[in-house]
Amino acid sequence: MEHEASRPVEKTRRRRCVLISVAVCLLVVVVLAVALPLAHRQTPDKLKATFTERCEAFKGYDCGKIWDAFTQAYVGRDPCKVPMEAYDPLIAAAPFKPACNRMMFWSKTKDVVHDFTSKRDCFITLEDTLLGSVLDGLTWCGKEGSKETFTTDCPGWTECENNPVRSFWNRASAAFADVACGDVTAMLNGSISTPFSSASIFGSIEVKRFNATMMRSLNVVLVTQKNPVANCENASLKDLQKELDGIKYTCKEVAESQIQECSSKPEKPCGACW
Ligand code: N1C
Repeated sequence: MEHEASRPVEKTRRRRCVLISVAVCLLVVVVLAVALPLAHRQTPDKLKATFTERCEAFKGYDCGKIWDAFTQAYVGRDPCKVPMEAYDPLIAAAPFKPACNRMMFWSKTKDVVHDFTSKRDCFITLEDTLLGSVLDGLTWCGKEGSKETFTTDCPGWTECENNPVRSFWNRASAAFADVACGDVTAMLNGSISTPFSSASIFGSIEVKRFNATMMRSLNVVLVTQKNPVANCENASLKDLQKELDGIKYTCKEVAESQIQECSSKPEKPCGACW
């Protein structure tokens, strides 16, 4: 009898328990959904902190001075009217040093290139230099009549060409290509129909700045996957070759898996990766 009476109480207790658990779960989901994107979003203060922290990893530079040269390019300006020349003082504050025979350019292969360069000390990309590294993956802009830096609602490529981020990459890429020397490597994407596009930064800026008196060769590594779309005979690569007067050209199709394998074997000499 006593047993029978305790049952509804137990049932209510169990139901309450389930309800509380569900509520706690929901709360956790909501908190995570709000907090995670916020944690990743750069605020203006965080932009400066990220910039400074990354800059300080390079010894012998005045990072405060470099930050000031950076901000003068876009602060107080219409974010659709920042030409690449606005970054000239920034480039002058942290000039690129030539790294003959070790310079690596790329187009539409960012992930595979950086997976490789982060694990192997064979090549130098723009992101391995001070200026490339401090701004990689970041967004910034200013506003007319304001002294502030903004990190959200900045115009992208679709809104206007002369935006602060695009103009920075154009200017930095030009300066990096200006010092290209010796045998130079470029990783292009064999999974798209035009691995060399004249609309890309590589095609429109870097290749045009290569200097035959400093550069011996451009060696294309065409990264292929299981079903390659393009090979070294691709028409766009013929266009690339035409732009290189006086600079020797080679092209090699290399499976992405082979590059990944080489990334994971630091004992393998760099020259043996492809
Ligand atoms: O337009 P892309 O490639 O051909 O530019 C790549 C080319 C490389 O050789 C680099 O030296 O230009 C340089 N470069 C960067 O290092 C870089 N880091 C991050 C150009 N762009 C860079 N980014 C961002 O990627 C930037 O926002 C720019 O608009 C894209 C270009 O990538 P892509 O089209 O694959």
